[in-house]
Amino acid sequence: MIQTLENREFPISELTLLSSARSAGSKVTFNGQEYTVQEAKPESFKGVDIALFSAGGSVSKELAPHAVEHGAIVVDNTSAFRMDPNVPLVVPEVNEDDLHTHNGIIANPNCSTIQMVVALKPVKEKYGLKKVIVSTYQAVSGSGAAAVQELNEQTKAIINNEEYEPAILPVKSDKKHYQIAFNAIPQIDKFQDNGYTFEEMKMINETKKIMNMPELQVAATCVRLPVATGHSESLYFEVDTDGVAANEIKSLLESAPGVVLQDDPDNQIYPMPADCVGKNDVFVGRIRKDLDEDKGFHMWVVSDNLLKGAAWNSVQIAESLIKLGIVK
Ligand code: 2RA
Repeated sequence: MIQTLENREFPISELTLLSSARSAGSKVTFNGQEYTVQEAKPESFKGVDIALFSAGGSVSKELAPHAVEHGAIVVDNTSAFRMDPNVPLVVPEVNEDDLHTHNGIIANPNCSTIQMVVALKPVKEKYGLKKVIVSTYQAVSGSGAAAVQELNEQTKAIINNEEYEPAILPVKSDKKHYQIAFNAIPQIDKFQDNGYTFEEMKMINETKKIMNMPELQVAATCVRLPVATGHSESLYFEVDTDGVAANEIKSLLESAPGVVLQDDPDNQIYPMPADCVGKNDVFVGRIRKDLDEDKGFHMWVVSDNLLKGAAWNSVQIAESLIKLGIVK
């Protein structure tokens, strides 16, 4: 987030960096100036216009109301408030206007949801949308830096025929842990009573909220792959218009905000996570019509889960708050 603020030359007159007591005192350089990170306390938010939160749901639940009390607008990157009906859940390319309804807190959606709705919004606007079935191929960094370290060390250990006991994935706090190197794990976050994981339910519920389509049919299967950064998704969607051609979807997405079309099978052009790392866009390709369902289409969607899926979407919301005159 700090890097993204710097890259975007975000207009900041005063920057305050806050953390837990454990990390307080550490030094961070921003725009060539060194800052000392301070312990986050309820009173730390006095005089703050925009507070970007990304320290876990319990921290957000505890401190975001204090930040709001002190006059800040909170952009929260955790799942704490996402489904709260009083909190807008915003992807600027999709529902920027929802920012006007904020009550102090704005939620940043789940990474895998963000890239999907950026790609689907133009389709919904032009052809209507009835149904979405998504299978994800998610990167390990979605589970945190320690999980990426586990992937790296495990990969080396397996190549060297050494023992390595998995300790983090699929979910640190769940009962069992599995090898991620050279594997695919069909569990992201814990299972719910309905057989879906929490990550899958985030994709289902958040998509309906962001697109303002409670009636949209959505199903998700979320899978973790041994990729460090960059989530990929295979989408099947059904439009609400007869006779749409795949080329019409392609030209629509070619000019859609935040979307880059990479779709040229003859020249083997399609999005891949290794190419999208460090970029803010959502990359789409492999767009083709279903062979049986006239209104059905398939599409491959890739994005940097740490940027559009997290830091960039949060900073983009902050930019929108200024652009719309909500923060002056
Ligand atoms: C993941 N979506 O990839 C999560 C991160 N928020 O695990």
